[in-house]
Amino acid sequence: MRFLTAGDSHGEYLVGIIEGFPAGHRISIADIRRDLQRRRQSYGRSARQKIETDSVQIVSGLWKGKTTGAPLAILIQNLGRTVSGKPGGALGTVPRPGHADLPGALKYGLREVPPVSERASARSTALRVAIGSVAKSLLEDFSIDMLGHVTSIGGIDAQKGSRSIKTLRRKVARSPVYCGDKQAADRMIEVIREAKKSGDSLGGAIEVIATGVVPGLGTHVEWDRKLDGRLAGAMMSIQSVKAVEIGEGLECSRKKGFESHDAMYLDGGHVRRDTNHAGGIEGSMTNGEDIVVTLYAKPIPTSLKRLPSFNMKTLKPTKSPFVRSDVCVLPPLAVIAEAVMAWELLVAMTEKFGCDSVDEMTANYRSYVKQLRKRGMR
Ligand code: EPS
Repeated sequence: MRFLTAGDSHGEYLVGIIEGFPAGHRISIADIRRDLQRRRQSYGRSARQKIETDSVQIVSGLWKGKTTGAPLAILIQNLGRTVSGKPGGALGTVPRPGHADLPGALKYGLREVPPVSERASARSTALRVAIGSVAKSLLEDFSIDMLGHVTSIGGIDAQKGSRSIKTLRRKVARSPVYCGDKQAADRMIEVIREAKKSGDSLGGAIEVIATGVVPGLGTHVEWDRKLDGRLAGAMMSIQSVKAVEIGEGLECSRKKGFESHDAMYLDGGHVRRDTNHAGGIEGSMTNGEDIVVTLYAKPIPTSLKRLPSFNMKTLKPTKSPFVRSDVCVLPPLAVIAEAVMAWELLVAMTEKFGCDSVDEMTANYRSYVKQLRKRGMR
């Protein structure tokens, strides 16, 4: 199973094609819309989000509302087609430090910034959310649930609270910055407001949790099939993400081995653990515990505080251009990372249980779960 995307930030459409999705799954456009709306509506976004509605269509690969095994083609129309009245924005020939502008122009022999920035733009994450939403809906049939939430913005950290997805989801839904800690969220809103006033942008961290995942997805046997490597690579590919942590990777790097690993014991014939430092992944495979991944994002590089740069045409020094921009993308990042997690887990599920049809997948899944139960799992 794989997907490809096309589309520019201010072009007509974002286009996605999913190939190899199992046949027989009913797709709900309403669910995809809900996720797109979560991505669009949060505190700290640019005025662009008032322009977009992210209306989504699936234009092929369905028969009577269900997948057929044929490629699924997804379209999202862009309504914001210009910035400052110019297609592709007012960027011209001055690259923004921290953006794809300079390396992209050099690599492709381009003389202007927009042909690079239009494609590098995080606008394309709308499509990744739509694709992830389709993946998430199939994972639900296998009792897998997931949630992304904000844990830090601009140096304000949320207190570690309940990791129960149900509890967190309720709290996050009430928070304009998708953070489960109300006190921290109020401070985050304040720092975003201050950053906006001073023309700056903010980074932070989000955590994604997936629950209900069977042990044995991914593998230890070859480097490019390792699930932690794939998850980290996919998460790193999201715009602005600069570090990815699985479980308590950072904290464990400072601890001793005895404190870092998750002891197992038997309770009435069932394997149990009281801790999850590993974040649900051991030996590059799922181990049956919740999967926990943290993403760290830099502040986005477009801001009113213009950084020193140069004009590619005249080779004269100047300041980086300002175009309409987000102040903080951490809340939408929580939704995007959730979608990315869904995609990677679904790929791993289809590798283990087959991807021609949902019926085949379900039969293989059930037989595996039966074996797991005999061995004290779940
Ligand atoms: C982005 C710049 C902004 C963001 C955009 C990503 O767009 P504009 O230049 O039109 O104001 O709003 O993100 C989205 C449109 C979106 O839907 O996420 C960039 O340069 O990456």
